[in-house]
Amino acid sequence: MKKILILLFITSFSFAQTPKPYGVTPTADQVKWHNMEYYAFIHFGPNAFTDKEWGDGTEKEEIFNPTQLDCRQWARICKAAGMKGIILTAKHHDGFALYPSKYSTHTVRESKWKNGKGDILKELSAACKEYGLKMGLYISPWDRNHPTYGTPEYNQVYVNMLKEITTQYGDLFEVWFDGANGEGPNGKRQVYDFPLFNKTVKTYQPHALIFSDAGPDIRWVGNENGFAGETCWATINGDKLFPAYDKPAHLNVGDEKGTHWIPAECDVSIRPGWFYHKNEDNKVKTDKDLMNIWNKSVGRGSNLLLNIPVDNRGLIHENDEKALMDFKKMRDTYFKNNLLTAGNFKKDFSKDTYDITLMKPQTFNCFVVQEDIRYGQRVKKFYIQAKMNGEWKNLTFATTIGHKRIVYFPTTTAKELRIVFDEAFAKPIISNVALYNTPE
Ligand code: FUL
Repeated sequence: MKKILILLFITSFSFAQTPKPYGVTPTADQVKWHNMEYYAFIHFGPNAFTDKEWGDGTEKEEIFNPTQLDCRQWARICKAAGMKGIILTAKHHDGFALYPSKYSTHTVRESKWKNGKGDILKELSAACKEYGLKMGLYISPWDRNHPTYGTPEYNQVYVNMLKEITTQYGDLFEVWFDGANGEGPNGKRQVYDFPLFNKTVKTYQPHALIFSDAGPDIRWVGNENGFAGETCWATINGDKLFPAYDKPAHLNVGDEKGTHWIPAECDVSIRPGWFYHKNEDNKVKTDKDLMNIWNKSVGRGSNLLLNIPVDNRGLIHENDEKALMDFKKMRDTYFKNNLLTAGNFKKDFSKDTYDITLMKPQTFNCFVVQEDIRYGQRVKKFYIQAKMNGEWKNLTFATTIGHKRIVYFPTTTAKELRIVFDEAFAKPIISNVALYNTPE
C-alpha cells in the first residue's frame, strides 16, 4: 500500500518538485489528526449510577463507586476495535471531576472509589500508553455544582482545572469544549472566556487540537448522528463562528474556499444516550449501523468520535464490546482486498482524468480516494466511469474528497475505469486510490 502511495505521489508531481498549496492548509498536527480517523469518546461519571444524562450537580459523591473500574479494559477494547485514541469526560455538566482537582470539592477524592485515593485520568493515561493510544479530554465549561459558576471568578477556576488536566497526564491530542451553557447552582449562567481557555490549552499542550462548535482547530459536525455533509469542506469561514453557533447546517458542510482549516468531527454514541443506562443494553448500534456511520463520517473526509459509555462497574459493557468487534470485522471484510495493488493496474494520472487499467477484468462496487490535504482541499466534484462493451458508462457522481471519500455504486465488472475531476480549484493532488468489491 505504501508503495502505491509513493508512486501516485511521484506521478502527480513529475511536472514540478514542490507543488504550491492551494488556499488554506492544515497544520502538521491537523494532518496527524486527520490520519487518526477513528477514536473513542468515553462518557463516565455519577450519571452512570443515577441513570441520568445530565446530572444536576447535587449528586452525593459517595454514589460514585465503580467496583471493577479498569481503564486497561477500555484501552484493550478500543485498540482491538481499530481506534487510535480515547477522549474521556474529565468533568461533565454535573461538575464531578474524575481526578482529584484542587479547585473543586466534587471529585473522585470525595467519593468511595478507592477510598478517595483514585485518579481515573492517571489510570487512563497509563492504559493509553500501554496500548499505544492517544489520549484526549473533554472538560465541560458548564458546571452545575461549582459555587463560583455564573461569576467571573469561575472562568479562573475553569482555567485552573484546565491547567491541571493539561499538565498532569502527558500529551493530549485533543481537548473537547462542550458548547452547552446552562444555569449553575445559583441560577446564573456563565459568560465563558473562550480566548483565555484556548490560550491555556495552547500554553500547556501546544500540539493538542481544540474542538468546539467554533474550532479553532476542529469543528462540530452539526448533529449527533455521526453524519458529515455529503459535501464536506474541511475549510470554513472561521471568523463567522462562535461557541454555541446556531447554524448546524453550515457546520455540517463548511465553506468551499473557506478562510480557515477547521475540519468537522462526527461525535455519536454507540447507544441512544451518552452515559450508561441499563435499559439501553439492548439498544447498542449494530455493525451495520456503525458501517453506515463510517461511510458518512470517515467516508466524507471527517473523523469519527464514537462514544462508548462506561457502565456502573467501571467497564465497557459486553454488548458494546461485541458490537465494536463485529464492526471491526465488517470493516476488515469490506476494505481488505484492494484491487488496485501494485502491479495489478496501470495508470495515467497526468491529466485531470485519471485512467486506470486493470490487468484483467475485475468486479467492484466501492471506490476510495484521498487528496493530499497538505496542499489544500481542491476537488469540488468528480465522477467515475467504467468501460463496458467499448463504451464509457457513469458509475457514480460525488462532490468533495478531502482526507478521504468512500463511494459505492452498483456492482460492475470492467477492466478499464477512470475518475474525472470535473470541478477542482487547482490540479487535484491525489495521495491514494483503492477499489473494492464489498459484500453489499
Ligand atoms: C453535549 C452534552 O450536553 C452531552 O451530554 C454530551 O456530552 C455531548 C457529547 O455533548 O453538548
